[in-house]
Amino acid sequence: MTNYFLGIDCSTQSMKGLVIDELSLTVQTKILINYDKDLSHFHTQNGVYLGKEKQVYSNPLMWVEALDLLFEKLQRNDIPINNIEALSGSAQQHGTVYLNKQFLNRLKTLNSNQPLSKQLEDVFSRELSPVWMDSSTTRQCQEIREALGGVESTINLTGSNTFERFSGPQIRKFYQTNPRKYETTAWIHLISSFLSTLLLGNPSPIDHGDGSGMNLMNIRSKKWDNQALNATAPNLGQKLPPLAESFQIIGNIAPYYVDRYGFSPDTKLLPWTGDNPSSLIGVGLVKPDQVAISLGTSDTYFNYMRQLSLDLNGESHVFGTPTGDYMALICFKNGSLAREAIKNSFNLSWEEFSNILKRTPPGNYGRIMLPYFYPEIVPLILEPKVYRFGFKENNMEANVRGIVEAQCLSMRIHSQWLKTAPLEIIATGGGSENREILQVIANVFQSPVKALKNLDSAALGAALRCAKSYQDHIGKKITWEELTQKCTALKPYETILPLNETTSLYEDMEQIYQRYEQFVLNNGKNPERKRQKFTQKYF
Ligand code: XUL
Repeated sequence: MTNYFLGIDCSTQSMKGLVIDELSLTVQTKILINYDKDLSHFHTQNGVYLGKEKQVYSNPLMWVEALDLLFEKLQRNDIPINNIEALSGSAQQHGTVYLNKQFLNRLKTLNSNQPLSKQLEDVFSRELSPVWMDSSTTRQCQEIREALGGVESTINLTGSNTFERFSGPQIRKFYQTNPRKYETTAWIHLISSFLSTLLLGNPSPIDHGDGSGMNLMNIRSKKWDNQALNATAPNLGQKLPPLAESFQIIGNIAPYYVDRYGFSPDTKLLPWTGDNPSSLIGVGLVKPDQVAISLGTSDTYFNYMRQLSLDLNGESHVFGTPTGDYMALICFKNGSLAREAIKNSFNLSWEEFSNILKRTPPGNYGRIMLPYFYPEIVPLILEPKVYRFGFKENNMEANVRGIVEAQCLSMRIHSQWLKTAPLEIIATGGGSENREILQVIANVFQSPVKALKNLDSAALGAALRCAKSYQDHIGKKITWEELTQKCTALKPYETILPLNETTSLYEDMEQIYQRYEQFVLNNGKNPERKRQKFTQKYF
């Protein structure tokens, strides 16, 4: 009899499930629910609603429905659901779900003949959940940061400066704007721990990976920090679930799923984590010297760290990892949606987009773009605007190369605090299917880029976490390195080498790009003369 592990990822635009088998850790099946298409009655655009004043929300009931739908689709698959030994998941980070005091009772009395969403309609004390794309909490960020003693002490305490999308500032804003509803809130969960709670039928802990994206957890002790809780909202400690390592088994799946979908009542559950900590495992990044770049709705640059090291400039974050260690993460909001905006404005297919990258030269004839289609996280840009230097908005080729080079140069600049240049870069996320984008990454970083076949790294990471904890649990101990080496989905299918002749070009271009960033952030002079010199030198 073959045993299986199921990993689910609740991302911004979709929910995915991946099943791997115990023996070879090969992906056996994949299920995808696209919110805009499959749950169109929620009327989301790219999975979210854009509110007033930089607010971005989703409906938590949509995730609840997606979970039922995912299991329904799984039932129609060949995988025997009752041979799934363990299940875990991940979710887009930072988003919060607010529940009233009926929530737990309702979970304990679920009727397996009715969908979850019908039975959970009235358990929310806040109808919509703010998600990571929300950047409406600048005031609350300032207030919390001040109460914690400034930027450096906030970073030293929580691993990150306060950020608009982080859960603490979001919770504070809810408390300030809706004190009555805040008071009726019995539980505040992250999206990850909310979904984990639904499966467990009891409050699930928040894991250290996702817990560190809240500005509420002490990054060293990995406990809720009283000073941060008090700086955020009253009685917050009583509304949050406990924190836990994400590799511990927290119990068995609740009867609802056994009766409705045929799960074994012994199916083990692990806490869910954030999509980025989960992806760390799902790209096999379990030792230092490598980094990963995920090209998704947001682009992220992350690495694994054995020891805590903090970015006192305050642009990056340090999160806990599913291995019990740390990871650094830099998140760029203008990822795939910004690339898509350029692609769509010229009515291009992705193939045509790639062909343009192929036929245009590294350095883009000295043409530079700063692509803030949306408010940007790194560098912090609250008013979106696209800047073009040396070319016009209607120049298709300059725009296509311009956006990709801008994104890569920005990653190179803002990852410098990590001090060591990567020996190799693992690429993941939907955008990494585009080989020409990977070639630009290789050239800009002067590092080989490894392309993986499986692009659902967060869901795969969740399935692999199940494999590790389950095998440890039954006494077949396996290390993270053994596990990731064994997994076929983690064998790169192609390594893209950098073109050595672009080394000095991108060193020079990085300097100019950095000056342009300073210029648009109002901290520097217009580097136009330098850009012209660069153009003369290379073209
Ligand atoms: C990370 C972040 C995003 C979300 C969405 O800090 O905000 O990467 O997790 O995927």
